[in-house]
Amino acid sequence: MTNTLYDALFAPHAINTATFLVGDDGTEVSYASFVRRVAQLAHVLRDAGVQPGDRVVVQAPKLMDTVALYGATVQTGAVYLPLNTAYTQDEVSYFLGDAAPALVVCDAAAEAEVAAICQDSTPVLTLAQDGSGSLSVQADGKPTTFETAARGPDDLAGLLYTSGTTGRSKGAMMSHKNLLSNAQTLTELWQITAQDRLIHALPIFHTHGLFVALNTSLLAGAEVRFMAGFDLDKVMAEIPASTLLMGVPTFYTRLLDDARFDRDLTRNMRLFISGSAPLLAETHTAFAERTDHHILERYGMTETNMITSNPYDGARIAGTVGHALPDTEVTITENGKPVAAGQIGMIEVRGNNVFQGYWKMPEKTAEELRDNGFFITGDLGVKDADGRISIVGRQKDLIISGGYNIYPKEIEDVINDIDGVLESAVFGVPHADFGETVLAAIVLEEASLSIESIAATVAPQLARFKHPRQYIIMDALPRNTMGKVQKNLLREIYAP
Ligand code: MLC
Ligand code: AMP
Repeated sequence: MTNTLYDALFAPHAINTATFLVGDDGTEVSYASFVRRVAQLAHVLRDAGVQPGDRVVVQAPKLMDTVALYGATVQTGAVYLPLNTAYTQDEVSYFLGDAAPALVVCDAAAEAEVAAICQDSTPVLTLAQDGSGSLSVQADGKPTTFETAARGPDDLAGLLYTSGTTGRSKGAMMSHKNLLSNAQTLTELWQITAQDRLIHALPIFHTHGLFVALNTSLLAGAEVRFMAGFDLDKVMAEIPASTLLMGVPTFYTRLLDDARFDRDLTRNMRLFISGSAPLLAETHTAFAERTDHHILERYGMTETNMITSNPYDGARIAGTVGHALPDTEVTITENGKPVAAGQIGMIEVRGNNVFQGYWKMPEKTAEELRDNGFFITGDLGVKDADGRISIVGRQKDLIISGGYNIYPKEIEDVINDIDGVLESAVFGVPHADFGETVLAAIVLEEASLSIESIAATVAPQLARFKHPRQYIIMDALPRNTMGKVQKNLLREIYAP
């Protein structure tokens, strides 16, 4: 039986005694014992009724068992659907309704809430912050081998929800081939090997921390210093014994803000990689001046995995995201037609990395994925004569805060639904730590409605990182002659 992703990422490690994960408490898990744990969890999934093609929803803490659960989902032939741990019950409810999973694994602390959403129709297992919970209890006694389900390159391995400019989140269907091809390309390009030690401080419910960081490590057999989150002191402490860091720009600005971060501390590091949000050229330059390391900036998206990368050997140019990855085509278009080098246009991408479409949304898929295979990213860019790409803006109305994508429309919908609100405009302004932060301009129908009560209504509906950090009451929203709200003007007026 072949299983494209399992055979490449997990099976080869069955007798690999090298260390895979090292936790915050110093616990080390070898590759071989990890593969055995994957098998035990695969038995739990199968016993819960999970069949090939079924979705397994995971909203759980960042633990070694959570990584093994990803492997187990692949081994049973099911589809891994990770959810941000910050999502509220309202948000989770939508994902469960849309994806109709065969199993939900949640934090033990959220069991009652999740069970209420599932209403007995979907089994729920738990994984607590300390590693306890029904998932691990059931796994502990299970056999350490599992007959891997057959899955081919075009079968689905992941379903990752990404918010949309039209409000509702869309599930991006990722095939075995999509994930494996990109991991192979990146591992080769960034020269990741079994000699590497990666500092892993990203969440594992998004493409960056899950697929970019973990799939490349699994493919190369690298050691992963697996951290619960980005803790500046802990990251600093690990740098001398590590070779690789993958992060969002906030990681790098926080490191630079600390005087202990210098050339000497980073002398053993091989590569610092940044992505998920724009890295300011000044951050790249300050980093190089302080450490002699040129951060390698790459560009990607949930729907496409990674698209471009600055070179490993060769100039990494601040403010650019490098060249299209090998086997990936990037074209810049205007009205669907390629433009000349140096002209700004829509970034479109085609290749084995590009997803299979949006789950149960054929119309949305047709709007963004052309018949010829090109995916319309919504990012505006320019390609120079050497094929080097720079992102110059976004056509989609999107705020990226600390690497998390926040779609204004989703927040505006919640605010506009409040009795006494006439309309709202949610926009991003620059923020020293998160790159951008969220503000909301509101026009009231009822003057007595307070900002506190608006914020209190928004809070239970949206994850904390999406909450506007400031509400501004206006008499009217600024509009152009076409009647369109001028968010650029709002951004200018309210920039810090
Ligand atoms: C946390 N908070 C945020 C936030 N992260 N607010 C806005 N934006 C964020 N990104 C809020 C919390 O709700 C909390 O609010 C307060 O900040 C402190 O929380 P924290 O957990 O202590 O924050 P911290 O650990 O410092 O986290 C910041 C961060 C984290 C930048 C390290 O957000 C992070 O790891 N971001 C990475 C996101 C990521 O992986 N993106 C990849 C997407 S994939 P309060 O008020 O309650 O205290 C993708 C494709 C690609 O984009 O190309 O990679
Ligand atoms: P997501 O939908 O969460 O996968 O986020 C993808 C979006 O993040 C892209 O469409 C870009 O707008 C943005 N992004 C990712 N990497 C970069 C980068 N290096 N520079 C600028 N924007 C980026």
